[in-house]
Amino acid sequence: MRLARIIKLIGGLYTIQDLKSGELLDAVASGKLRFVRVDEYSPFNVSVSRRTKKEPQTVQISPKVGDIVRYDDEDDNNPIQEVFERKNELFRPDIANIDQILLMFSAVLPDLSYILLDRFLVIMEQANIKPIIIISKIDLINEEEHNELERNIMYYKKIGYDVHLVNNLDAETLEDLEDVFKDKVTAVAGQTGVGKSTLLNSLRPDLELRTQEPSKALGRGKHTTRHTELFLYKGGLVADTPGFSKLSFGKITETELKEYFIEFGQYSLGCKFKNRCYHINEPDCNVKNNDEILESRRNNYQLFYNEIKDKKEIY
Ligand SMILES: Nc1nc2c(ncn2[C@@H]2O[C@H](COP(=O)(O)OP(=O)(O)OP(=O)(O)O)[C@@H](O)[C@H]2O)c(=O)[nH]1
Ligand SMILES: [Mg+2]
Repeated sequence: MRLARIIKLIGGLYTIQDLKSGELLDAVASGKLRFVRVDEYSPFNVSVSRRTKKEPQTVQISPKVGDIVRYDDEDDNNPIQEVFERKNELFRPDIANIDQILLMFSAVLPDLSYILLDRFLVIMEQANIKPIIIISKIDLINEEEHNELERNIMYYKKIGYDVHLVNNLDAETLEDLEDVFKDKVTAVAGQTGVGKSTLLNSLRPDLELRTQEPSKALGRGKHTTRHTELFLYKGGLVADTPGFSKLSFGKITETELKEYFIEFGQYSLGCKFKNRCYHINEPDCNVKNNDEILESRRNNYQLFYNEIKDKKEIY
């Protein structure tokens, strides 16, 4: 029995890296793994509905990229027999046990969406994974657009996020980023076409990852990267992941949402109902109309609050 980390999964076939020897091996999921009874507190009890989450249940554990596993090296198929508890887990991208995530958005092609950015930040705050914001394709915008971008991005920096503006095709603009990866397990995530694979190719040219052909790069092309895979980089690991077009909130409740807009807390001291203010219909709210908070953040908060609340009422 030996321990390994899953670094790739394609069509039910796993590639694992033995933790001791560093050797890469093909592996399969053992039949024994398939059904496990988990209690309320198990990280594998991740049923999307909040009601069922409370009950112990029998679930199918599918090992995923990033999992630390025990496998049987005496069997030629290297069957994975146990998946160790995950320190964190995401579904989009489908990965476990990361230290941080690079959230990539392009300035254009596709246009930067602040709704998607705030949505992504909420999901990472809830999963307790450190987000690092990357804005790519800044070589494709003019000075005026650049100034507007800087103004908005300054706000995200001010509230405590790490933000980098890059041209993925120009290694010089990536120099500041290199230290970010040192000794960490990092996933690169974002909409399709923003340049995730291009960034990794610039950092590690030997990877030769497939990227979207420039002639098709109209901003809404189809997915080029089809699976999540971890690569060695700067003493750590970095994952290229498939892009997506939609993201849902999973288990987040509307009452906890305000905690994931990390700057709201300090302002709520000025609300009539202090920490019990949800910044929706309460009188004397110091968040809802506060000019110090970026307007799009305040609007997105309301939008998400209603989205989550409406969804709950269906159950
Ligand atoms: N000008 C410019 N083009 C870029 C930049 N980053 C990526 N591109 C181009 O954008 C297109 C999409 O890049 P990809 O790396 O394939 O995008 P991706 O995020 O990996 O997309 P999926 O794998 O589909 O999720 C390619 O044609 C890249 O050459 C950038 O910073 N500047
Ligand atoms: Mg890609």
